[in-house]
Amino acid sequence: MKVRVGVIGTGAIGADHARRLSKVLVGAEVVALTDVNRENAEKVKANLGLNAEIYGDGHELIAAGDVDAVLVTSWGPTHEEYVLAAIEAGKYVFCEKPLATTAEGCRKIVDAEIAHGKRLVQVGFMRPYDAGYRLLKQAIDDGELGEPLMVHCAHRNPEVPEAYITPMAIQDTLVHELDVLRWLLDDDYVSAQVIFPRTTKYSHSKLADPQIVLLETAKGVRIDVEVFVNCKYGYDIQCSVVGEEGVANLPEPVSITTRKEAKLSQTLLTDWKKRFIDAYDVELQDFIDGIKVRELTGPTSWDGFAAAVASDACVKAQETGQVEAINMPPRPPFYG
Ligand code: NAI
Ligand code: NAD
Ligand code: ISE
Repeated sequence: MKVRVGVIGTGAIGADHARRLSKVLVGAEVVALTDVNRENAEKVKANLGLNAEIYGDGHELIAAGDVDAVLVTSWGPTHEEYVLAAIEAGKYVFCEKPLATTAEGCRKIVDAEIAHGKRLVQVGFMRPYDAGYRLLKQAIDDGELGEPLMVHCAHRNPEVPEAYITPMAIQDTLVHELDVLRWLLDDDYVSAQVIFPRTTKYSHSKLADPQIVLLETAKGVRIDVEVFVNCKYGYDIQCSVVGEEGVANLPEPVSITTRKEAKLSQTLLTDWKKRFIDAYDVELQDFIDGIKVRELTGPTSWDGFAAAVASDACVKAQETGQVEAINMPPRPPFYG
């Protein structure tokens, strides 16, 4: 039996996830769609040739009797409401990052899930499913580098629209590093500071770009992340772990090397959809497989909450210019 999935929010990533569920992965079918802009849902239905019902809103979709699981891929501020509604209905829910826009909102989801008594939520943090990050983790866990001491990262997008403002560098973009580095190092953050270098002329009036985020973990690892979302040249994700006995770098995406006109070159990606395309496939297949055996194993509501606690502190650090404490409460036994 296929898992019957309803998608709330059929924009860039909602459409892409609907495509992978219906054309690439096994064990799922998309039976329901909704979008505040109904045309978006109609377009996805037509483009993918889906036999899916289009609902008036997310709550109607969640309540539908033939929807077994829900994908929340609408705008960030709408996530909390739909995830809580799915838990209330006892349905499995895959929620794109952020789980909620504040730590308080994530905590409500954690509490609702614990009260329900069984894991229903997976958060769309796909980097722990990426083959390159998995190799890095293996090297750290096997002790190949000695103890990790420092991590240098860069998260660069070619450009962002005017609606993308200063705090979104943290909430929308850095949030991926906040999740994956915590997983990579098996550690929690204790403080954050944000430094603003000279702003690029390609930025907008409400966006300070680039930014450098400095994090410290409970084990004393120091992390610097450059977030630069109008870097122009490509979509570029860098991660370099410096240990006591060596350095390990995140592999570059596969690309041919060309020798032509006295130049040696490789093409860089420009679209986030392609950079982690395999990881998106694996994370969603894992969600579907987990539903079949009634046990989700991917990123949890607690991971969503942890990223939000750190994200809130980083936004505060943007505003104060100071080093801000990150106070992470102990993990409830429910999350292992
Ligand atoms: P988008 O703007 O392309 O799509 C969002 C869609 O949701 C739009 O079609 C919009 O009309 C719809 N929508 C908004 N509110 C809604 C509501 N209340 N009910 C139904 N539909 C609603 O945005 P995009 O880029 O697809 O991002 C969606 C989410 O996915 C965001 O949370 C974003 O952070 C996350 N995302 C995650 C990525 C990742 O790498 N994991 C990459 C890109 C986005
Ligand atoms: P988008 O704007 O392309 O799509 C959002 C869609 O949601 C739009 O079609 C919009 O009409 C719809 N929508 C908004 N509110 C809605 C609501 N209440 N009910 C139904 N539909 C609603 O945005 P996007 O780039 O697809 O991003 C969507 C989410 O995915 C965001 O949370 C974003 O952070 C996340 N995202 C994650 C990744 C990733 O790498 N994991 C990448 C991109 C986006
Ligand atoms: C977007 O929402 C994503 O999640 C992408 O992975 C990230 O690179 C980008 O900066 C975000 O806006």
